[in-house]
Amino acid sequence: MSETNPAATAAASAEAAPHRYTAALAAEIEARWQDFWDVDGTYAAPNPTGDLADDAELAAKPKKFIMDMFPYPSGAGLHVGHPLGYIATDVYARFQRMTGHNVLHTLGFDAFGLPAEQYAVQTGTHPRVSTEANMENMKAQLRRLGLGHDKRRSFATIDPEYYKWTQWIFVQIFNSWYDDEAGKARPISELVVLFESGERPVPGHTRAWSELTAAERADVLGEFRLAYASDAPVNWCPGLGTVLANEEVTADGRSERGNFPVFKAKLRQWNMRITAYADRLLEDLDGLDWPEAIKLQQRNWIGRSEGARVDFPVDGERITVFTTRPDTLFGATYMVLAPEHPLVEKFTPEAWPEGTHEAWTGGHATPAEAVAAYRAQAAAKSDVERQAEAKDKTGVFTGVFAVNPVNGEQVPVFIADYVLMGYGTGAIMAVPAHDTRDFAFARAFELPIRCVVEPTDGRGTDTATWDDAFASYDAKLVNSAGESVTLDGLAVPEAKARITEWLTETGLGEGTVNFRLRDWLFSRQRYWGEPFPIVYDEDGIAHALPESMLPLELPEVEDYSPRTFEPDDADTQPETPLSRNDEWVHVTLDLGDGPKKYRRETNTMPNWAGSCWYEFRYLDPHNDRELVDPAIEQYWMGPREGMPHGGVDLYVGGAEHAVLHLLYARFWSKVLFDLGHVSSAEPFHKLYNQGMIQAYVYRDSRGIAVPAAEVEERDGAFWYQGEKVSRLLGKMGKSLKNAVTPDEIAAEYGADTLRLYEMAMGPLDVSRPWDTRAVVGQFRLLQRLWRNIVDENTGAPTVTDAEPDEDTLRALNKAIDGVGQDLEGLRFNTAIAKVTELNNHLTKAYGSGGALPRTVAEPLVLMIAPLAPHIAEELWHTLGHTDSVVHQDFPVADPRYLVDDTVTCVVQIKGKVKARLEVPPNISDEELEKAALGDEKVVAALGGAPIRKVIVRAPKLVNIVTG
Ligand code: ANZ
Repeated sequence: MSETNPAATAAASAEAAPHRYTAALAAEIEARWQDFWDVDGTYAAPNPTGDLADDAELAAKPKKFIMDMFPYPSGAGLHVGHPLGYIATDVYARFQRMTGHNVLHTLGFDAFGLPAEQYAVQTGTHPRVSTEANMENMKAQLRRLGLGHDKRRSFATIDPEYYKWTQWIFVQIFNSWYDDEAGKARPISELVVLFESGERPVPGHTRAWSELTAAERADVLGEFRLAYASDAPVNWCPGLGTVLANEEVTADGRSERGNFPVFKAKLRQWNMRITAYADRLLEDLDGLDWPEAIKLQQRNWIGRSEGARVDFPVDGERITVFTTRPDTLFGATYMVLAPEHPLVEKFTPEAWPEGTHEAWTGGHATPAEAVAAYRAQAAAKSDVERQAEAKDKTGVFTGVFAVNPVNGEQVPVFIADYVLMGYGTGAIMAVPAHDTRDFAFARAFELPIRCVVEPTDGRGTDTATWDDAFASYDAKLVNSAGESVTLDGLAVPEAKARITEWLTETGLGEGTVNFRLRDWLFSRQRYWGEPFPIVYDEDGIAHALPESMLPLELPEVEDYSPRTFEPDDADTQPETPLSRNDEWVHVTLDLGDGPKKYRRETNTMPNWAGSCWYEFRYLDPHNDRELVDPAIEQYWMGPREGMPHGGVDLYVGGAEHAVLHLLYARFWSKVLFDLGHVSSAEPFHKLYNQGMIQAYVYRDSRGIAVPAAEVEERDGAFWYQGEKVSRLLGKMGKSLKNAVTPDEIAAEYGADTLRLYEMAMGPLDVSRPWDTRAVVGQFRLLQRLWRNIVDENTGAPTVTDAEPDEDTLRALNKAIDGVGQDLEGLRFNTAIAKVTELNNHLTKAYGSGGALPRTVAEPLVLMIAPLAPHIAEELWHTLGHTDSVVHQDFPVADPRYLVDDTVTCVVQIKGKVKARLEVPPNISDEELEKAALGDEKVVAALGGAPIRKVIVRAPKLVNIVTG
């Protein structure tokens, strides 16, 4: 430690002043109050049943449910960046408690999933053992920060009492279907009733429901269930040994975790029919108080496009395309199918048609060969690679022609990888004149390019001279006259409407809405997740386990490692760790029709499952009858004024969860809402994204990061072991050797200082660089605060019963007002600045030895309490109180002292100054005139003379004309 270290200096002088606020004293105070709060249950939030039902005063309080995105118990523990959001919500929650709210604030652990499992695999310990050890470690780190959590409500997603309900919700989703007419999910049993009665035809069958086999019925219902298994192309990541959701694959087509290549493979997997909710997920965003950027990301991810489906006849089949530009139908000069499109197999002819352009064949002798070769080539690419705008367009002709329904023209059908199977219908009509990708393709393959929307940029309609497509919407149609429909002269929107009408009338197509959102791939081939509450009978039909068999516990096994493969070996197949446990997999169960043999599902749920509904469980964590008591859920999360869909009052976390967790949790809430289990259709009413704490990374001449703590700054440069090093702002973490732990800072200065520093660094939503050397500034603030109230020799309070002076009253009330508003608005940095300013004022006004009036000292302590709760609790008790500072009322400013400094107004009578008034600068003319005429000196000077005129120039001048 250097000599200038204030904590060290403080420790040295502690003997002289035994009650000085040193790191040692802070540590003692903090530990003592943390113990007290735990034993006392200071942060226990009563539920509306029980305590609250018997307590009218409490029942009258408004509620606030304040939540953090809960952490993964990572093996690395916390660095100072992690608790930024937790401290912020804690400050806010404390402020809400002090302003009359019943506050629910707690924190659990999101403990299933890949990170925990990978750590376990690396260290060779069972995931449960390492996860539990990590949680203990993080709990101790968090406890040291003095977070006011209701610990009775905390849980981890790996607790069987918790995941029992995760599994139960899965069963509800499995047992539901989306009724488009009703616009909501309903129990699948109600659909069965509709099929049985014949009220609803059974899709894909001409026989009655009662005549279908069990397997046929299961297949039909599988098309409706909101959780269903299907063989679809999925994202297979051999390097992780599991399949992944679209949301977990980066824009480069790699796994978000681990950065391994991801391939498309056809595998039987569980899915969630989130697409059924696409419209509602979009619409309900409007009622949420979320950052616009996050709403926009969700909107783009859901990706609603209005357009049309158009059928192109071909060889007795038809190709259905999705287009957002049906108005350009006359300009469709060829078609493209995704290489995986099922029709491709159906119609590759034996030979190339007469006169096939050489460039179209890819050099192959037959269409079948060309198609097979091209398909193999496309399969090895990611969707992103395939869609890249800049890349050369590749493809081959299938050897068949389709008919453009609007003009009867024969158009060649290609397969090309720029068309994706997973979007729209996996087939397009290509309009090269007005779509950039089609334009590039048409040029490469020498296909006709016909202008049907007249360019407005002066380039003319001769496409031979064009360099690119003309893609603007703001123009009129040309070359679009047909026998039964003409679009010429119409603007794009009108043309769209007209052609859509025509397609509908002729039965050749219809207007449709297409979404970018896909169903959510919900199974993983890993051990460390919730087992699916699903078993298969001897016919392979899936059955949900009844509630009495939940939780289905994850078996304790020796070998939990995932089977991983060479990361770039696309031809591999996943193997689930649970499938290696025969006794667990093969069971005899009685599901209501006598004991039978079943095989368990051996996939596990993705790590997102546990965080899809945890907000509800905080409300009623020990309920073993239902996931949450409806009255309790209604109280904490139900809809109310300004919160049309209900939800958590404030949810704080990182912006990186925009389309993953936040979308999934919204979807589960909506299903639970539809099925009547909860009253809130949205989980999180207000969302706030905190910034990141960044840190300097120092690198030597070889570019290797050196320990940041050992770098010295000299003459504007940075030095490590005598060598000059470079400095750049980056992430904080072990690998960059710049991690600072909250434990270190708390040990050196105390947790209150750490809290203040993190909150003072800048606006909460902005990223900020960590600077250990600056932490001491907040420590000094607390030392001055302490010295202003406590005698450092005796430990006794120095307060007096004197009345504060006018200046102090003004400073105090301004601080109260400003700090209160800042805390409410999550502007913690400016709140701290205001407390600092007041404290400095007091040091100046009353000397460094304190002797503050009690009426000033107490509100000062109350004001700092949300930010620095330990020192505030200690000072509150030092001031003679016996109850906790936590539940005191936040001080209320006296409006009389809120006016800014006064200005002097001169009052003249017939041009001569007769009086001076101190008035607020924003006083109105009327008020000022009244004040002037009422002033003693003015009344005396007037001596009853009649007033002819009063000229008022607020706030500085009043001129009275008499006579
Ligand atoms: C004809 C057309 C003419 C198109 C034109 C665009 C411009 P968004 O807006 O993203 O929904 N498309 C459709 N399905 C596709 C697929 N599976 N893979 C690649 N492209 C596909 O995009 C819809 C447009 O993207 C559709 O409208 C279609 O091209 C193309 F002047 O049809 B369009």
